[in-house]
Amino acid sequence: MTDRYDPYPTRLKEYHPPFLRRDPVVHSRNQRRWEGPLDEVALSRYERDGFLWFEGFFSHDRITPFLEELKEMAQDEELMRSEQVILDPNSGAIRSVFGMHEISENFDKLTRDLRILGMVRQLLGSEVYIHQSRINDKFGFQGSGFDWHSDFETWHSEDGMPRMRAVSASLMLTDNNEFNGPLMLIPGSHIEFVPCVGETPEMNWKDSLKAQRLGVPDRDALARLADRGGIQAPKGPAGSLLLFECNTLHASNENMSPWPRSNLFFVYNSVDNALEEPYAAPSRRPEFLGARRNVEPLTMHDDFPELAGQGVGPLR
Ligand code: 6CS
Ligand code: FE
Repeated sequence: MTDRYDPYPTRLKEYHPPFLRRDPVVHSRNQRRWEGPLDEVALSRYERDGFLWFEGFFSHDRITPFLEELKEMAQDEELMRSEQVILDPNSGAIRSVFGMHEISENFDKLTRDLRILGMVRQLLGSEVYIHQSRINDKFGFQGSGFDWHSDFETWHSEDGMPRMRAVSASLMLTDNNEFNGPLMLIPGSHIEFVPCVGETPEMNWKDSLKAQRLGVPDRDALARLADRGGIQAPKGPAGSLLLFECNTLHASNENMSPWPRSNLFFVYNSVDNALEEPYAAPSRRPEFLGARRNVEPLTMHDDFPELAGQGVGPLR
């Protein structure tokens, strides 16, 4: 596919300077159809920073069943042997389990929570589907970190995601504090696309999910964007929720504390931004990394329909 227009060239043979993104951040501006629960303050904060943080979004008792289910999954030898389970390159413990929303009904319902789905449709200005879901585990004293990157840079080059019209939701299943490797983000970094040098080899994901070497922005760009926007590491109790734009630069340190850090990630893509062929990779990645079949628009799920309209929205 040499003649296709590529709005975000990356994985290049030689350096190309960063440039302003070619897509809006909030895609529903002036479209009443996609009004949602976010007010103008939240929308402008998302446009400015590239993420929104909701401390204590879910109550603790809403999170516990997920952790119970994860313990059961870890006993599932067949699942643990599958290629959608990535082991930590240093300790051999579980680092990521992909395709969570297809493994578990509980996780699937969470991706359709009416408050989250309402916000995401508002941000993307369309119906949405799950591009990718995963649990990232960092056990105490050993969980490895993740180098600085833009998720969109990978999803564009290796999964063929055409435009910046996706949002990641990250639900903290354990407390995230300054010691157990919380996600770090560079506010405002989503505004620029940082092309990366280095061509994508065949089956790159076999290595990149253990330690990302390609698609890592150059240090000058990282330093300039961090000097301009700083670095933030949202911290809070299990049940807190982070929404971050697909091009917001993020990373996390290894977990040197005795406390685990488990976060669930589910990525919403606009139904108008469906995957094409990879823009900078020799072949497609597996379905559990970039959905091409299970892409029906998500329908809302309400855990407490009996309370609908009674204005007594329970602690969820
Ligand atoms: O390659 C991917 O899709 C994954 N890699 C990282 C480091 N973040 C996004 C995603 O889980
Ligand atoms: Fe990432």
